[in-house]
Amino acid sequence: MIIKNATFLKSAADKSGFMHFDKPIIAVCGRSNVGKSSFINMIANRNKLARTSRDPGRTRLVNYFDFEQFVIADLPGYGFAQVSKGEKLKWAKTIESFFADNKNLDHAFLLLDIRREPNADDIDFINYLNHYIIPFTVICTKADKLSKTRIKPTANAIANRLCLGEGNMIAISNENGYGKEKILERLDFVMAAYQSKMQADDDESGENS
Ligand SMILES: Nc1nc2c(ncn2[C@@H]2O[C@H](COP(=O)(O)OP(=O)(O)OP(=O)(O)O)[C@@H](O)[C@H]2O)c(=O)[nH]1
Ligand SMILES: [Mg+2]
Repeated sequence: MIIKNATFLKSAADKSGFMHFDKPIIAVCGRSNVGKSSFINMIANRNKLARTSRDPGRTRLVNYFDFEQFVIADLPGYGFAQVSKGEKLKWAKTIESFFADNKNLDHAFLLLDIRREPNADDIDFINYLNHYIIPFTVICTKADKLSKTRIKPTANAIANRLCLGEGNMIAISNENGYGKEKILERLDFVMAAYQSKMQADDDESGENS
Protein backbone atom coordinates (compact mmCIF):
# COMPACT_ATOMS: atom_id res chain seq x y z
CA MET A 1 0.00 0.00 0.00
CA ILE A 2 1.29 3.42 -0.93
CA ILE A 3 -0.46 6.39 0.65
CA LYS A 4 -0.40 9.28 -1.79
CA ASN A 5 -2.93 11.79 -0.71
CA ALA A 6 -5.02 12.20 2.42
CA THR A 7 -7.57 14.92 3.11
CA PHE A 8 -9.93 15.85 5.90
CA LEU A 9 -13.56 15.31 4.86
CA LYS A 10 -15.85 16.35 7.71
CA SER A 11 -16.83 15.92 11.36
CA ALA A 12 -19.98 14.22 12.56
CA ALA A 13 -21.54 14.71 15.99
CA ASP A 14 -24.15 11.96 15.71
CA LYS A 15 -25.96 9.45 13.51
CA SER A 16 -27.33 12.11 11.17
CA GLY A 17 -23.76 13.03 10.15
CA PHE A 18 -22.28 9.52 9.67
CA MET A 19 -20.99 8.95 6.14
CA HIS A 20 -21.16 5.95 3.79
CA PHE A 21 -18.72 5.23 0.96
CA ASP A 22 -18.10 2.67 -1.74
CA LYS A 23 -14.71 1.90 -0.18
CA PRO A 24 -13.67 0.53 3.22
CA ILE A 25 -14.11 2.65 6.35
CA ILE A 26 -11.59 2.00 9.10
CA ALA A 27 -12.34 3.38 12.57
CA VAL A 28 -9.40 4.46 14.73
CA CYS A 29 -10.41 4.04 18.37
CA GLY A 30 -8.87 3.82 21.82
CA ARG A 31 -8.42 5.56 25.12
CA SER A 32 -8.03 9.28 25.17
CA ASN A 33 -4.45 10.47 24.54
CA VAL A 34 -3.29 7.07 23.23
CA GLY A 35 -2.17 8.60 19.91
CA LYS A 36 -5.14 8.16 17.52
CA SER A 37 -4.79 11.51 15.76
CA SER A 38 -0.96 11.17 15.67
CA PHE A 39 -1.40 7.71 14.11
CA ILE A 40 -3.54 9.15 11.32
CA ASN A 41 -0.90 11.79 10.67
CA MET A 42 1.84 9.15 10.66
CA ILE A 43 0.19 7.00 7.99
CA ALA A 44 -0.74 10.10 5.96
CA ASN A 45 2.87 11.41 6.11
CA ARG A 46 1.46 14.69 7.36
CA ASN A 47 2.06 16.61 10.58
CA LYS A 48 -1.23 18.37 10.99
CA LEU A 49 -3.91 16.49 9.10
CA ALA A 50 -5.57 15.37 12.37
CA ARG A 51 -5.33 17.67 15.38
CA THR A 52 -3.24 16.22 18.18
CA SER A 53 -3.01 17.44 21.73
CA ARG A 54 -1.25 16.82 25.00
CA ASP A 55 -4.58 17.37 26.74
CA PRO A 56 -6.71 14.23 26.68
CA GLY A 57 -10.19 14.53 25.18
CA ARG A 58 -9.23 16.73 22.23
CA THR A 59 -11.25 14.81 19.61
CA ARG A 60 -14.96 14.96 20.55
CA LEU A 61 -16.49 14.20 17.15
CA VAL A 62 -16.15 11.50 14.53
CA ASN A 63 -13.67 13.01 12.06
CA TYR A 64 -13.52 11.52 8.55
CA PHE A 65 -10.34 11.46 6.44
CA ASP A 66 -10.21 10.35 2.83
CA PHE A 67 -7.13 8.28 1.94
CA GLU A 68 -8.31 7.61 -1.66
CA GLN A 69 -8.39 3.78 -1.42
CA PHE A 70 -10.12 3.86 1.99
CA VAL A 71 -11.59 6.23 4.58
CA ILE A 72 -10.47 6.64 8.18
CA ALA A 73 -12.87 7.69 10.93
CA ASP A 74 -11.06 9.16 13.95
CA LEU A 75 -13.30 8.41 16.94
CA PRO A 76 -13.45 10.33 20.21
CA GLY A 77 -11.29 8.66 22.89
CA TYR A 78 -12.82 6.87 25.87
CA GLY A 79 -11.82 6.66 29.53
CA PHE A 80 -11.04 10.33 30.05
CA ALA A 81 -11.68 10.84 33.78
CA GLN A 82 -12.12 14.61 33.66
CA VAL A 83 -15.15 14.72 31.37
CA SER A 84 -18.60 15.17 32.90
CA LYS A 85 -21.13 12.35 33.19
CA GLY A 86 -23.27 14.07 30.54
CA GLU A 87 -20.33 14.16 28.08
CA LYS A 88 -19.57 10.49 28.74
CA LEU A 89 -23.18 9.53 28.00
CA LYS A 90 -23.06 11.57 24.80
CA TRP A 91 -19.86 9.78 23.81
CA ALA A 92 -21.39 6.35 24.54
CA LYS A 93 -24.45 7.20 22.42
CA THR A 94 -22.35 8.41 19.46
CA ILE A 95 -20.11 5.35 19.55
CA GLU A 96 -22.97 2.91 20.03
CA SER A 97 -24.90 4.22 17.04
CA PHE A 98 -21.69 4.26 14.99
CA PHE A 99 -20.95 0.58 15.69
CA ALA A 100 -24.54 -0.62 15.57
CA ASP A 101 -24.85 0.05 11.81
CA ASN A 102 -22.32 -2.05 9.90
CA LYS A 103 -22.46 0.37 6.97
CA ASN A 104 -20.55 2.79 9.20
CA LEU A 105 -17.34 0.76 9.25
CA ASP A 106 -15.47 -2.28 7.89
CA HIS A 107 -12.52 -2.58 10.26
CA ALA A 108 -11.36 -1.04 13.53
CA PHE A 109 -7.84 -0.18 14.63
CA LEU A 110 -7.91 -0.26 18.43
CA LEU A 111 -4.98 1.70 19.81
CA LEU A 112 -3.40 0.94 23.21
CA ASP A 113 -0.39 2.57 24.89
CA ILE A 114 2.31 -0.14 24.93
CA ARG A 115 3.42 0.98 28.42
CA ARG A 116 0.02 0.28 30.00
CA GLU A 117 -1.87 -2.87 30.84
CA PRO A 118 -5.19 -2.92 28.95
CA ASN A 119 -7.83 -1.75 31.45
CA ALA A 120 -11.56 -2.47 31.90
CA ASP A 121 -12.48 0.21 29.33
CA ASP A 122 -10.22 -1.42 26.72
CA ILE A 123 -11.65 -4.88 27.42
CA ASP A 124 -15.22 -3.48 27.27
CA PHE A 125 -14.38 -1.94 23.92
CA ILE A 126 -13.09 -5.26 22.56
CA ASN A 127 -16.26 -6.95 23.79
CA TYR A 128 -18.18 -4.25 21.96
CA LEU A 129 -16.31 -4.94 18.70
CA ASN A 130 -16.91 -8.67 19.09
CA HIS A 131 -20.57 -8.10 19.87
CA TYR A 132 -21.07 -6.17 16.63
CA ILE A 133 -18.82 -8.62 14.72
CA ILE A 134 -16.37 -5.94 13.61
CA PRO A 135 -12.94 -7.21 12.51
CA PHE A 136 -10.20 -5.34 14.36
CA THR A 137 -6.46 -4.98 14.78
CA VAL A 138 -4.86 -3.90 18.07
CA ILE A 139 -2.09 -1.33 17.66
CA CYS A 140 0.30 -0.64 20.53
CA THR A 141 1.49 2.98 20.27
CA LYS A 142 4.45 4.84 21.80
CA ALA A 143 6.88 1.92 21.22
CA ASP A 144 9.66 4.58 21.12
CA LYS A 145 9.19 4.86 24.89
CA LEU A 146 10.58 1.31 25.35
CA SER A 147 14.03 -0.03 24.55
CA LYS A 148 14.07 -1.92 21.22
CA THR A 149 14.50 -5.29 22.93
CA ARG A 150 11.43 -4.72 25.13
CA ILE A 151 8.99 -3.90 22.29
CA LYS A 152 8.19 -7.42 21.02
CA PRO A 153 7.92 -9.15 24.43
CA THR A 154 5.72 -6.32 25.77
CA ALA A 155 3.43 -6.38 22.71
CA ASN A 156 3.23 -10.21 22.94
CA ALA A 157 2.26 -10.02 26.61
CA ILE A 158 -0.57 -7.61 25.74
CA ALA A 159 -1.68 -9.87 22.87
CA ASN A 160 -1.78 -12.86 25.25
CA ARG A 161 -3.72 -10.89 27.83
CA LEU A 162 -6.32 -10.04 25.15
CA CYS A 163 -6.27 -13.56 23.59
CA LEU A 164 -5.15 -12.15 20.22
CA GLY A 165 -3.14 -13.89 17.52
CA GLU A 166 0.17 -12.34 16.41
CA GLY A 167 -1.24 -10.98 13.13
CA ASN A 168 -3.85 -8.99 15.03
CA MET A 169 -1.35 -6.97 17.07
CA ILE A 170 1.14 -4.40 15.76
CA ALA A 171 3.55 -2.25 17.79
CA ILE A 172 4.25 1.21 16.39
CA SER A 173 5.73 4.61 17.12
CA ASN A 174 4.03 7.68 15.72
CA GLU A 175 7.19 9.59 16.61
CA ASN A 176 9.79 7.63 14.65
CA GLY A 177 7.67 5.51 12.28
CA TYR A 178 8.53 2.15 13.88
CA GLY A 179 6.04 -0.48 12.63
CA LYS A 180 4.68 1.64 9.79
CA GLU A 181 5.42 -1.05 7.17
CA LYS A 182 3.28 -3.52 9.12
CA ILE A 183 0.42 -1.00 9.21
CA LEU A 184 0.62 -0.56 5.43
CA GLU A 185 0.52 -4.37 5.02
CA ARG A 186 -2.49 -4.50 7.32
CA LEU A 187 -4.22 -1.87 5.19
CA ASP A 188 -3.65 -4.11 2.14
CA PHE A 189 -5.28 -6.94 4.09
CA VAL A 190 -8.29 -4.75 5.00
CA MET A 191 -8.67 -3.71 1.33
CA ALA A 192 -8.54 -7.35 0.19
CA ALA A 193 -11.12 -8.40 2.81
CA TYR A 194 -13.42 -5.58 1.68
CA GLN A 195 -13.10 -6.61 -1.97
CA SER A 196 -13.95 -10.25 -1.21
CA LYS A 197 -16.93 -9.14 0.87
CA MET A 198 -18.20 -7.01 -2.04
CA GLN A 199 -17.66 -9.91 -4.45
CA ALA A 200 -19.58 -12.29 -2.15
CA ASP A 201 -22.45 -9.75 -1.87
CA ASP A 202 -22.56 -9.41 -5.70
CA ASP A 203 -22.57 -13.21 -6.15
CA GLU A 204 -25.38 -13.52 -3.62
CA SER A 205 -27.54 -10.86 -5.26
CA GLY A 206 -26.88 -12.54 -8.66
CA GLU A 207 -28.10 -15.87 -7.29
CA ASN A 208 -31.23 -14.28 -5.87
CA SER A 209 -32.19 -12.43 -9.05
N1 LIG B 1 6.43 9.29 22.27
C1 LIG B 1 5.29 9.18 21.59
N2 LIG B 1 4.32 10.11 21.77
C2 LIG B 1 3.16 9.97 21.07
C3 LIG B 1 2.96 8.89 20.16
N3 LIG B 1 1.72 9.02 19.62
C4 LIG B 1 1.16 10.12 20.18
N4 LIG B 1 2.03 10.71 21.06
C5 LIG B 1 1.78 11.91 21.88
O1 LIG B 1 0.66 11.63 22.74
C6 LIG B 1 -0.17 12.81 22.89
C7 LIG B 1 -1.61 12.50 22.46
O2 LIG B 1 -1.63 12.23 21.07
P1 LIG B 1 -2.99 12.37 20.20
O3 LIG B 1 -2.64 11.82 18.84
O4 LIG B 1 -3.55 13.73 20.28
O5 LIG B 1 -3.94 11.34 20.99
P2 LIG B 1 -5.48 10.98 20.72
O6 LIG B 1 -5.61 9.53 21.01
O7 LIG B 1 -5.90 11.47 19.39
O8 LIG B 1 -6.19 11.83 21.89
P3 LIG B 1 -7.74 12.27 22.00
O9 LIG B 1 -8.14 12.89 20.70
O10 LIG B 1 -7.72 13.20 23.15
O11 LIG B 1 -8.52 11.03 22.33
C8 LIG B 1 0.49 13.91 22.06
O12 LIG B 1 1.31 14.68 22.92
C9 LIG B 1 1.35 13.13 21.06
O13 LIG B 1 2.48 13.85 20.60
C10 LIG B 1 4.04 7.93 19.97
O14 LIG B 1 3.95 6.95 19.21
N5 LIG B 1 5.18 8.15 20.71
MG1 LIG C 1 -7.45 12.75 18.78
